[in-house]
Amino acid sequence: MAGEKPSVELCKGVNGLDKVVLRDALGSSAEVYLFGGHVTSWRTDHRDELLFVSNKAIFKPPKAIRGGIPICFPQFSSHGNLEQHGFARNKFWSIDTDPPPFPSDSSNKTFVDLILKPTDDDFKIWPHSYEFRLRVALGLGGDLMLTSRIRNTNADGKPFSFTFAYHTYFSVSDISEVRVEGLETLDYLDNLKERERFTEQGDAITFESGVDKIYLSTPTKIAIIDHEKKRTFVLRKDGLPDAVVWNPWDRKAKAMPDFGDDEYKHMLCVEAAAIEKPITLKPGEEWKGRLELSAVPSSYCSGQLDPRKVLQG
Ligand code: TA6
Repeated sequence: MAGEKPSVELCKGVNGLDKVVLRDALGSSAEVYLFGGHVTSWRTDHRDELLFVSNKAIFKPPKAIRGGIPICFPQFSSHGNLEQHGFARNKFWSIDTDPPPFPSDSSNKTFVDLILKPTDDDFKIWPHSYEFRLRVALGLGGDLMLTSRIRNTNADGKPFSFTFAYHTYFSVSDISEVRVEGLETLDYLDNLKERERFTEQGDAITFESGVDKIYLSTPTKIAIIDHEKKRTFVLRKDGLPDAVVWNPWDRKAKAMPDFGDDEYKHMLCVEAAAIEKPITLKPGEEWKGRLELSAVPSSYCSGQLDPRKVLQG
């Protein structure tokens, strides 16, 4: 509710899993589970849910939660010999009680810092020492920000490389009414065609069938326009050159046990990512990847807000 004091509350979520609830003074909120460092809710000051989480999502570790913002690290999808999308989304994170100074001013934000470090067992899977710090913050206007800082703490002088994605599931009214702007004319790898490389058409992207594309070297801003809801999601990213667009459509939806058969109509994944060129860190080096999401009322028809202006602004 507006006018309440901003708050950060550690509490129990589904199946008793620990989660942190962020609330800002104007009534916006966000929820992040320590399991997976996984944001599962982002609501407007009118309590509208902006992220999609499947009604069939399984909140039983180590199975990743279907929806919200899973974090893919140290491997995106099957781009390597680790499990699909790496292991960060299947691990328990801790609250970081002593984070190093944060690069930008957080005075007007409500936030929580989480940290993931490898256990001895993890070394068998990925023989590297690292510190993965994640700050989840709610801005005054209800914007949601995720900042990842990954440091190589190998004592053996070894560098390591990884790929990464914020696998964001946006909640949309009707996928056939959605258009994505900012990826026109870019090259992409089509995961539905053995990752063959193509060039996107010149118009905004719309959806009539399943899509699973990795857009390469995209602009730092992408707009997701939901006509029916008169809402535009503006995705801003930093340190994440690529963007993945995914919707499983009907057949794949039926094949996923933790996803409803018709739920593909109400979600779209647009993922800020670093895939084409893996990130390599020498010991002591740190990488930062930032995602900022805004939901702005838009009435595309009435021209109140022209996404192109958003993308140029
Ligand atoms: O990001 C798109 C993608 O890599 C798709 O290929 C699809 O597999 C999706 O992720 C979901 O992956 P998951 O492992 O969560 O079922």
